[in-house]
Formats: sequence, structure tokens, C-alpha cells
Amino acid sequence: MITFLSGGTGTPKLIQGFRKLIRDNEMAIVANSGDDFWFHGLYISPDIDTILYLFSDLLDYQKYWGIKDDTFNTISFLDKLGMESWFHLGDRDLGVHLFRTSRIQSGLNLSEITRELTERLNIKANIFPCSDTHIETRIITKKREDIHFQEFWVKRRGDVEIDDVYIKGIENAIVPLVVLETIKKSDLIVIGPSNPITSIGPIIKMEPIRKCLIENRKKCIAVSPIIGNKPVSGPTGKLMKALGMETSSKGVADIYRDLCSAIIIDETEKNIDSKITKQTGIEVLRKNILFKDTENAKQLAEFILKWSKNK
Ligand code: GDP
Ligand code: FO1
Repeated sequence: MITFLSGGTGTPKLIQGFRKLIRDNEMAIVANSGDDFWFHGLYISPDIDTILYLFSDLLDYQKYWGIKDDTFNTISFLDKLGMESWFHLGDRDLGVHLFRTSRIQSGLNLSEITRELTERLNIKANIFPCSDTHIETRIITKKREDIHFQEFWVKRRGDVEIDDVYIKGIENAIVPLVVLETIKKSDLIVIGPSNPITSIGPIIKMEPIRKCLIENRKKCIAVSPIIGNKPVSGPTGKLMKALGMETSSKGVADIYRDLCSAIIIDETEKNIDSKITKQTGIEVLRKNILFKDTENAKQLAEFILKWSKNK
């Protein structure tokens, strides 16, 4: 079994490569639920849905969210009615939000609902939310506003000066037991190239998961989401900088230093390997980590499987 810690873009791209090499039922995905929020009375779990759509071959691979070829009639009509429409919910995607919300109202928790969705979508991979209770990533702006991550990134397009980031609800969060059991029994754990603050952050800040990862550090490898001083996409750089971290693979290694024994950085980065190893104790491996297509991701997946067999 291979366990992936995942957000909704970088790690799903890598998982596409693994899907060319191993069976879906040999993969377990611990998905970030810190992006979750309520919108028009519906509970939205963007990262879990991206993983669900990936494994059911429904994903929109241009955006890495939503369903391919979906239509947006409902949200457009809501806009006409003067309702909020900054979060573009697709018409078919809405089906999943209605399903999840109705199951929450029936008293099911997030892992139970995710299990039902995987069954109904005929998915063989094991998909778990990192928390069974609601957690959410919140941004404190320089103007002292306290806003949800989706408001920061989607509604305001990241155009906000950040003072701090915190995960609301993390102290009392309930980690699904199956997450810890799966991490323990896995042959390999991959911290994928996702945002280390808002995608991987909520997962590894959960005490039971953190403790479990530390105990299983030897079989855990991370892939950097940053090449040079720039993330491939998204607000990772802005967030790390705001929190006083170095926006580089070295900064990423600092965050994961207790959790993994190796990190893969881009093959073009030739001068930082020894610095990372010296300061964090993590082994540094170099390889192409930019996924221009699934073939690139497959090559990295092959490399990771080889590392796992030889370690
Ligand atoms: P989110 O939920 O959409 O924020 O998704 P993630 O956190 O999973 O993905 C965002 C991160 O993926 C960013 O930090 C990107 O730099 C990283 N990313 C996107 N594409 C690639 C890629 O091709 N290679 C690598 N190494 N990282 C990538
Ligand atoms: N991201 C956007 O940037 N704009 C959207 O309108 C948007 C809609 C959306 C609908 C469903 C869903 O599951 C995800 C969606 N996302 C959208 C992705 C967003 O939730 C991501 O979590 C963040 O963009 C972080 O990468």
C-alpha cells in the first residue's frame, strides 16, 4: 500500500503517474479537508472531490477541480438572482455537494460519506479525509480580517496582504482511525507536491497524524512543489513568505524535516542539496518534478517506487 498526503492539484498530478504503474486499490489518499466550506447551504470539500473525480476519470484536467465538460447553468442563474457566484459550482459537481450535504444531515461523518461516494463512483482507491470533523484554513490579513482560505484565494484572487494562517477546529479534530492504520501498514508514504501550508499543513498539524508520520519517517518521501524560488502554481510562495519561511525546496524541507527521510527536488537545482541535508538531515534526490504531462509524472512515480524498494 502507498499512502499519499494530498491537496487538490500537485499531488493529484503525481498520482496520475502512479496510476500508470500500480493498481488503484494499492493506493490510499489522505486528502486535505481544510479547504472545506459552506456555500449556498452546501458543504463543499474541494480536495476530496478532486481525488474522487481523478479516480473516477471525471476530473477536469485543465483546472484540477470540478468535472470535465460540466455546465454552469445553476450558478449563472443564481448570479442572475443576485446571489453570490464567485465560487463556480458546476451543474454535475453540484450533485456531489447535494449528496454530501444530505448525508451530513443524516448524521454521517466525512469518512463515511467519502466511502459511500467512492463505492457509488466505482472507485477502487482508498480515499480518506484527514479529519472527520470540520476544519478550515483561515487567513488573517494585514488589515486584521479573518477570512476563509476560499475567500482569500478564489473570491479575492489572492490579492490580500497576509499576516498569519491558522487551521480553525484543529485542536478538537477527529482523525479517522483508518488514516493512522493505513499510514502504519503502508510500504511507502508520499508527501506529494502540494501546498505545504494550506494543503499538507492541515494534515500534518493534526497531532495523531504527525506522531504516526514521525514513527514512520523512514518510509516517507516528499516531493517539492517549488522549483527555484517559485511554486509551480498557486499561493504557496506568498503564504510561505508571509509566515517568514524561505520560498524554496529548502523551506519545504524545513517543514517536513521530522516527517520524511528524503525529499525530491528539481534536477535543475544543483546547489542546495548539501545545504538541505546538512540542516535538516533529509536525503535529497534530484529528478524532473515538473509534470508537463502524465509521462513526466509516471517517470517520477517510477523513481519513487525504486527509492522505496532500495532503501
Ligand atoms: P490546491 O488544493 O489546488 O492548492 O492543490 P495542491 O496544494 O495540491 O497544489 C498546489 C501546489 O502544487 C502548488 O504549490 C504547486 O507549486 C504544486 N504543483 C502544481 N503543479 C506541479 C508540478 O507539475 N510539479 C510540482 N512539483 N508541483 C506542482
Ligand atoms: N477554484 C477557483 O479558483 N475558482 C472557482 O470558481 C472554483 C470552484 C470550485 C468548485 C468546486 C471545487 O471542488 C473546487 C473549486 N475550486 C475553484 C478549487 C478551489 O476550491 C481550490 O481549493 C482552491 O483554488 C485552492 O487551490
